[in-house]
Amino acid sequence: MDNRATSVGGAGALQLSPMSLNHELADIFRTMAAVFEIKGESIFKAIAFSKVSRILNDMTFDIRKAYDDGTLAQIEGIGASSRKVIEDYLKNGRSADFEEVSTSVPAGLLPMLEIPGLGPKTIALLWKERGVTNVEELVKAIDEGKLDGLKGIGAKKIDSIKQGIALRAQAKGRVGIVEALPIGDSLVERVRALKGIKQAEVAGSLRRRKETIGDVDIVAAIDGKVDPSEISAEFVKFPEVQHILGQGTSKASVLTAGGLQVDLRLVPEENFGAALLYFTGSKDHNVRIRSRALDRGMTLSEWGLYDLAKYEKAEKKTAEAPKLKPVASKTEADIYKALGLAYVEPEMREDRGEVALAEANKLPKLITLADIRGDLHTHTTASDGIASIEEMAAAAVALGYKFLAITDHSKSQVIANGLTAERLLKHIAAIRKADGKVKGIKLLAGCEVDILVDGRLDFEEAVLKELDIVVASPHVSLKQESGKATDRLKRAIDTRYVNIIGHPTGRLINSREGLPLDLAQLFPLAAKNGTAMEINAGYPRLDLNEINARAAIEAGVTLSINTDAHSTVGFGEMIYGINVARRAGVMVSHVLNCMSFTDVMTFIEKKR
Ligand code: DGT
Ligand code: CA
Ligand code: CA
Ligand code: ZN
Repeated sequence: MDNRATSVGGAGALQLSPMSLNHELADIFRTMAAVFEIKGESIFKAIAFSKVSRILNDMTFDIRKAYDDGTLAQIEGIGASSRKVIEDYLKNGRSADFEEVSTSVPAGLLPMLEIPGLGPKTIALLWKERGVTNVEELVKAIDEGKLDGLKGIGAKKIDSIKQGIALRAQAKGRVGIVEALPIGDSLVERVRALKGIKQAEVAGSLRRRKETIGDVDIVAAIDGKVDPSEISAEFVKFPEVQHILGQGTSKASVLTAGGLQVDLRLVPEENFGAALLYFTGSKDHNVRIRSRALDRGMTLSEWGLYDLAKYEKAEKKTAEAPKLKPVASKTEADIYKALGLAYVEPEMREDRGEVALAEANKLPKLITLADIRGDLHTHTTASDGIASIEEMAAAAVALGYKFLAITDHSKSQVIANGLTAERLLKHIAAIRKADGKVKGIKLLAGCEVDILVDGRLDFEEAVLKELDIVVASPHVSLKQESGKATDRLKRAIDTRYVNIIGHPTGRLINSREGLPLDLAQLFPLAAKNGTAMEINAGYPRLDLNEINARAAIEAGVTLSINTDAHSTVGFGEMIYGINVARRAGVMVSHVLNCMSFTDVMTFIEKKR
């Protein structure tokens, strides 16, 4: 499901975090599974390795610990041949088995796996039938019409491959927030710990919590007595740093192992707020408040807010604060205040009307992670999750949640082990039984029911009415034209037992556009009949996105922010949904799973 590179970097050269080892190994297993699938042999091994990959990705502990403790053999789902790969890799930093498998096909086929929409089966076909062994040859084959007439690859498929190649090229250079945020946070922690640093914060798009990040910006305030070039020198020695781009007295730029650029800016403490404001952006927000400063006879720069007339006369040198006392510069709050504005949260600094709201003191009180009282879209081992109902419930209790909906897949989702009606009814009973046992949380028996291509649901109403809550989601046929797609969702929204539309467009960041819905038609309908729209917090979904989520609340729609967790670790993604919501201006009152359990039930009952 995720689109991380399948290539494997220099054996554990850099430890981004203890868990990155698990992810490195997960990539190795995913690659091996894909190679077996491409070769069309050892399908059972392919299935086993892809399961191991998933287990490693979702594991809550460091695999090295299990290895050191000698408990590797006890991990369910990791068989002897997988164990050998893991042991080799941990001991020697490489796996001979992996090298043997990955070199058994042309090397250029593996990067083809990174192209959205291009799976092992198609790659096998392109290779065996048309001799395509790398991305460049694929592009050429398409351009020259060499794929025309290839069985199983129609014009539509070729189009989608072309789109995938374009998306991959476009995505290069911008990384998902899930990748950038942990790196940014850990670097800031290290910077704060350096001698001579007074404060440090992440800035730029990462502080604004955009869904993808071009580069990471960090702003740090230094003690006037220390030499900033010493701090730069310490910074470029951090273990995350792979390559130094530049290193000076006020700035250092580096690349991490994953190719992510990080810019550190060092400023005097006196100017910290102004620098943080400037480097947080967005550029458009900065332009807006700078022009406001000018309107009020002041000028705003990365050094501070100054009286314009005095500023023009003052002595100025590049890379130094101008020699005059600022109106405000120490904190962002001081600067906003001096401009006659309420403090604007970083997530809202996009020049989408927030400055006018700040002037009128009408900024929304944005939702926070602590406001979430439960998760209404989660999976268990009954379909494609890896934790039991009880394990998911215990993890939710630990988060302080008051309710949890278990919503496994419906029968159309064959690959995800979707439930037949008969299995669903048994699962409902199991959820009710578990609910009777666990304390402190209410479990809802739910289902994530597929919205079929014409808007009918995967189960009849007679089955749906047995459930406490229904999430209806589109999973297939995501390339419909707008009219059809909109009618499809309209029908689902109109269905009596549907309470939440899960990941409404089906988009995947950097890899799939999703349904071209006319949301201006759908939102008023959803608002009227009491159907919530999801912000799916899982990356790369984040669907609804910030723009659509904002349009939803403006139309009076109730949102639901859910993780779609397939493991207990998956609950941790809630914060990414909160980030989207905050960028959309969402408040507690807009969100179903910020309500009390009683109010959630009232919301559901009302539609029935
Ligand atoms: P990114 O890195 O592409 O995801 O987006 P940002 O917003 O982090 O952009 P970046 O890293 O180029 O610059 C960080 C902030 O610095 C940006 O949000 C605003 C400020 N900034 C950079 N260049 C300019 C500029 O030319 N004019 C203005 N007003 N602000 C700038
Ligand atoms: Ca940036
Ligand atoms: Ca930057
Ligand atoms: Zn789901």
